[in-house]
Amino acid sequence: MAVDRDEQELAEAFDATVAAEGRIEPRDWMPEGYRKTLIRQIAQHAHSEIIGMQPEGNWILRAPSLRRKAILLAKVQDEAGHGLYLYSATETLGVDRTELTEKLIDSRQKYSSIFNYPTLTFADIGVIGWLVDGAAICNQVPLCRSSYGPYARAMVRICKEESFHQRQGFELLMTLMAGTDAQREMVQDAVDRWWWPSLMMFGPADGDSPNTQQSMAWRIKRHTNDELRQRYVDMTVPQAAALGVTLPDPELRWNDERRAHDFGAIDWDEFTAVVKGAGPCNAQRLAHRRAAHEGGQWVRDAASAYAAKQQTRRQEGEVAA
Ligand code: FAQ
Repeated sequence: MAVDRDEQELAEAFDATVAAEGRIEPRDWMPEGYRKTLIRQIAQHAHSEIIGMQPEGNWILRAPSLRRKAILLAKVQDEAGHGLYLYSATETLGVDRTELTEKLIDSRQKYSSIFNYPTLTFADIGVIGWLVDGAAICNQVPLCRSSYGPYARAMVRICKEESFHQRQGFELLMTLMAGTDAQREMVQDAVDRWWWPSLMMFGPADGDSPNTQQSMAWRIKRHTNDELRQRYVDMTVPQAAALGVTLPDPELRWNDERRAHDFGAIDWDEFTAVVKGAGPCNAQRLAHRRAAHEGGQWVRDAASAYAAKQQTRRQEGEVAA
């Protein structure tokens, strides 16, 4: 009986903190569903950052100048850092990073659909910065106000870096658009291939999103998938005009009544297929991640052996003293 009352008081305190826009911290009591939802979302987010290194990493050796190579290398390294902050945030919820990595490489946890598309030309690198980082910013800036402290704080730094990434992508595309006809065609081709997948990054339509309602009530998510997708479209249309590219949607137009852009129907069959593993690069991405994990085993073994040796030495030192 006493336990039930305590639990109820804790639940009330949790609800009151969330309602007052306070932060839930790792040692605070939280409903089991809240913990599970956070682990699912943050792990998926961390996996996306790590798998997301592959499409761009593909171009590091082929970037056309030392300057472009240095920029791309720094960006891909930033994505690794984002993955690490996010895995650290999940560890505050009582899960182990190794376990999450195993779930990713066994396909028991998801990562963003967007990283299952190939990067065919160097223009794709600019378009990923502009559109994919652009969508990531739209989706992630509100997560800086997420109710879970470690996630919200990790997002502040991640968003600053993503904004920088988006600008570098736009700058790369402006350079290509000021080049030859062939370069402009390369940019348009990349925009044509990445536009629809970037809209899918926001997740299923609100009516088909099983997690949104509860995640909004817990203030993990601050907006619905469709709200953020609309915000992204409205933000991107003027940028496309400034760049001089066409977004590949004949139904895209300003709706004066809604004060927002209307846009065409998303191919949800494609989205479902990609999420289930049948996208153009799913098998390749996971095989690469698995090989990197297995190839890194000796580093983890060496680090553990070193830590064990240090501990033995410390203990021996304590005994001698
Ligand atoms: N791909 O009920 P909802 C980046 C899953 S990072 C694959 O709406 P929720 C940086 C969803 O997990 C990009 N799966 O789910 C970068 C759920 O699965 P489950 C990643 C998707 O969580 C840039 C099911 O469908 N960003 O780009 C996708 O409320 C450049 C039902 O969906 C984040 O992870 C998808 N697109 O809303 C790196 C941001 N969408 O487990 C390198 C944080 C949905 O129930 C280069 N996450 N699913 O079977 C979020 O904001 C949310 O988790 C959503 C999904 C909005 C992604």
